[in-house]
Amino acid sequence: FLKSPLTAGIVGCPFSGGQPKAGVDAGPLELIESGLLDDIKALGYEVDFQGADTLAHALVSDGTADPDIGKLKKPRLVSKVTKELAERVYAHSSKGQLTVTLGGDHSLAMGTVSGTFKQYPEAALIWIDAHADINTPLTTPSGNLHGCPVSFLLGLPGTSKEEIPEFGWIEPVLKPERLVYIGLRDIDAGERKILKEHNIKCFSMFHVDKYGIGAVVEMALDHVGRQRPIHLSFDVDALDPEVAPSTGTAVRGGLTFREGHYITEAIAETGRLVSLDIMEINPSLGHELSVQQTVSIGRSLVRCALGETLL
Ligand code: 6HN
Ligand code: MN
Ligand code: MN
Ligand code: MN
Repeated sequence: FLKSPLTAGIVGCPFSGGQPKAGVDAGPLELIESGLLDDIKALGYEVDFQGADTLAHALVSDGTADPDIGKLKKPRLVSKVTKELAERVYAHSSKGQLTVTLGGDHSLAMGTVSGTFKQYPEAALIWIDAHADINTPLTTPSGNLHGCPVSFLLGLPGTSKEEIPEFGWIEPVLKPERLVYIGLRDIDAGERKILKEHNIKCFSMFHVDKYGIGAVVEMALDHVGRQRPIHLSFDVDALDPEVAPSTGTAVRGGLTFREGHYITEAIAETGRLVSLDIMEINPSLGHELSVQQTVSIGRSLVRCALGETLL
């Protein structure tokens, strides 16, 4: 799917509006400053990068009021930013680039997945997370939109243009059978019901322990279909908090350092990765060492997804 010379289109999206904790907007710059672009060039890619604040003008409120819609917090801001992000991702994808989006909170996936699927309507979505992020405007207990992107992409009840015109630009591009989760361990009651009703394939930490990460990734790829382009959305809170502590909604009992990297390596091995998200690194949480450790893992996940360890 990708054109040569192989080019990585890097999108920096310093955004925190999908959740309440400040600092996650500093994730992209930290990743860039730690040397990520040189890493990517060293792997033989050309890099197309417009700046860590590519979306700067979209990222802040334009001053218009943004009252809650039902339970949803900052709905207009999240919609505006993710809409523009979708256009950015599509611009890279449509040039045959491998798009790498650096978050920012996970509400951004409304934009990244929309942009990728516009170019690759047959793509599969692999979602690595402690959480399912599939709450709807009707089920969300928190009102934080980083817990909701998947429901909008699937077009679940409560997300339609008629029900919430503010998000009317999002097309329900995703089919439940093209979605697979790995790493789940903190699911809300409403989410559990949705996952069951739509028969969505979930590999929780139980399955990782039971089968091992190698078998889990094989089953995940078999489930979505081996020939499809892949969008990999990686929330660093999928990793155990001892491995990636600087993130806003840490949950104990997560993926080990190797399990996390193995996922990105196995997806690199398919040769079908077209879009990668690295989300929810928050450099303002935890001590300096925790932050360094988390940023450094974000960086090595990108490298592995781009093929570093396939010799
Ligand atoms: N994330 N299920 C919780 C909620 O507020 O809806 C947590 C969501 C976390 C989202 O980590 O990207
Ligand atoms: Mn998430
Ligand atoms: Mn999460
Ligand atoms: Mn929860």
